[in-house]
Amino acid sequence: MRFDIITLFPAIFDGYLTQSLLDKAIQRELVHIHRHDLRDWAEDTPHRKVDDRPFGGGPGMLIQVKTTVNCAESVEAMDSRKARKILLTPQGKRFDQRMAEDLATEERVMLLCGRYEGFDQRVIDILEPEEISIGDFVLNGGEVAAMVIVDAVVRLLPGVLGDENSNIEDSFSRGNRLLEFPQYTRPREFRGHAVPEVLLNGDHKAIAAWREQQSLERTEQRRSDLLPDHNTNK
Ligand code: 6GU
Repeated sequence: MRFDIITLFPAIFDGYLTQSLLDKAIQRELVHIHRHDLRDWAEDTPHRKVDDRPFGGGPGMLIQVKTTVNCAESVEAMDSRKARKILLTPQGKRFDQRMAEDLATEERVMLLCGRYEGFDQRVIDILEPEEISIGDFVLNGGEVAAMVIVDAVVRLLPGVLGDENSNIEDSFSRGNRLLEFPQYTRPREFRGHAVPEVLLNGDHKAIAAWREQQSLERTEQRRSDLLPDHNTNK
């Protein structure tokens, strides 16, 4: 799978791409992640300006349409595969595990990271990207959101997680719509806090039942919106 990330701040991704699971997946060529500096497509002015003030007034600056469309089109042409285009914006559809699973089936995804007050609307009208948000809060730009998407998708690619870390039972995955149960490792007791007895006696049926109950209770208390009988009309 190939990601193309278009951003004014490619260095934001440096540490993230060279650590742990992402680094391993890249080394093993399970995923290819290409970053592109939008400023490289800027008009040939002294400061390679990429933004301008909004028509009609208002605070902040908008990223210009010509630079962005030129950039996206030349990045698209860097590989023969057609890219699924995603623009990161708080105005987008909320990202979730189902979308991550869907994106993990793609051969190529292009992520456009906004900054300032966003892009000129014609970027969206011309490129017709899917607009995606990672939640109801405002970030300084789409870069962190792009990392969230890459992170959630890459761990679903075949071969990225070992069997011992299988994602089948993750919260929110297709096989599981509940929050995870609590887990414990050694020591059996620390500062008066003991590991629940049921986990220590090797009764696998009892352990499974206890875990199921814990998952259900947590989900009811914290995220009742995830339960099947949740009223979605409100
Ligand atoms: Cl995708 N971008 C920005 N700037 N803020 C966000 C977001 C994206 N998702 C939630 N907040």
